[in-house]
Amino acid sequence: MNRVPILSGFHPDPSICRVGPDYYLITSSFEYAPGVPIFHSRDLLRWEQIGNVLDREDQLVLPAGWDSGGIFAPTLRHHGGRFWMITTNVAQFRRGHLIVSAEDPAGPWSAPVYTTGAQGIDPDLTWDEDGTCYLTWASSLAPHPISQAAIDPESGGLLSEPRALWSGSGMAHPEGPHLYRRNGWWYLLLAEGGTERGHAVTVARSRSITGPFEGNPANPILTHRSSDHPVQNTGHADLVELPDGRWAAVHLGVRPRGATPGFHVNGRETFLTAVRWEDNWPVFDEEHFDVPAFDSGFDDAFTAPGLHPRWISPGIHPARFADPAPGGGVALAAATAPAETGSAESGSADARRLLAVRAKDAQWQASADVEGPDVRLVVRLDEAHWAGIEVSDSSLVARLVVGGLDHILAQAPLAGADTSVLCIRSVEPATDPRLKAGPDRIELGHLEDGEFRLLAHFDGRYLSTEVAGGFTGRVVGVEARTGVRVLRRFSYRPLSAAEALRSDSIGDLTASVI
Ligand code: 6LW
Repeated sequence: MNRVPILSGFHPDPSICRVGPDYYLITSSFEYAPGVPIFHSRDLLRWEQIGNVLDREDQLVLPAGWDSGGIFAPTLRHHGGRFWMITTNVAQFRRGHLIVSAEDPAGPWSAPVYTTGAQGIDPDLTWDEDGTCYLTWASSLAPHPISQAAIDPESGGLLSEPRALWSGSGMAHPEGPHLYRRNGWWYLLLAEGGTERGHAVTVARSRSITGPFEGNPANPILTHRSSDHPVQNTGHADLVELPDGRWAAVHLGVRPRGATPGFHVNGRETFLTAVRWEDNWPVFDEEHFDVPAFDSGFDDAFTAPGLHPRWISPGIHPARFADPAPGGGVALAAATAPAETGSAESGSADARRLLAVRAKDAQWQASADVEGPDVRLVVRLDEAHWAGIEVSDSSLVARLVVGGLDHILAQAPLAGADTSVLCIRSVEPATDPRLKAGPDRIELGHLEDGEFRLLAHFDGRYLSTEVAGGFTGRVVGVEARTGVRVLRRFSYRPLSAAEALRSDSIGDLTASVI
């Protein structure tokens, strides 16, 4: 059943390729560095992150404070004994699409080259039978067709004039093109309908890679629009042929919860479906795979030589401010120009240095053993939508930033220990029907002898994409507010239904907070 993601948490625009028995998968990463997480699997169901494609500053330039800027939909392919990754860094939009290659998908990946004269997003690379490489992308030039040109992927130089390939089946935003060769046909797969509730996958085919392409009369071949399926916004797919000749697809989807219009908080996630072929058209079989739920919990004491590839930071590479700490843990340097309001308007360069991981579960708990003061555990949707629990002098402070509102939810004295265990929980939402259920409730507090002590809570809808907009999902992590602060240990784990009960029954603070 296609209800469980293969990659939960914000992992949109998946692209997949196979080399022998090994599958590799990448996703968009937007304003976070390192960029383009890359995963490996042998069975399409269980994926392990083996690195990040863009893990160096010479590969990934990010402006601070640009929510959902940076890395848009990438494509991963294997050709001529090398892996190729192409994407658009919208912070460098005019420079062209960015291409890197590697012999080992775990890295190192090359320095980037940039395409010239192919303005737009969602680039795809494919090679025809003669070995000519084609760049296909969603043009940003009116009338916005899917465009194509021959390209030298080593230099990024176009070898032919861009030409319109197809304009989609007629829905909004034809984008995310990928090309495949099968049984004497070339297939052009698109995302259409926009990446919200109308999202869909469509397909066209041609005898020639350069077209003309004819749309499938059965389009869209995947969509959950106007359905009550728990996974919505399904679209932006990439196909892969299995070693035995069967096919599968990865695509994005979201899991909205709560009252209408439904709030999704963990971003667009990656799902898996089978694909079969009828009359030489692909048919998505969403019931084929039974994807098991995986335990996304981990406990990091930062004892390994480098950071695990799961760690990301908005607008800045973690290597700029996170170093191994003497005696264990990681030393986090504060931003040089802290943003006091934290609102979008304050997005000054170097305003935030947050070492974070993606939240992956409907209900979860994250805790951080930190040496204070002036250190904060944060759950962040974007720079204008976040909440934190921080040690400030001798008190604990719970803070919520939503749009232009920057609100101290609660403050309490903290007994003098040097180390505090800050804790944020996502738990079941308020059930009072007058409050129109949110997706969850966020609780801010700390752990005392392992027991959660609640300081403040709020309705989780305020950290959802339906409120904040954008392309990403929640992350949770730690930042120093002044000087250098040590994060000794960080734990994240999903909560079972029994554990995710609200930790008090004083009603929801929503009304008094917002
Ligand atoms: C991406 C586009 C899309 O470039 O969303 O869902 C955009 N599809 O193809 C950002 O992820």
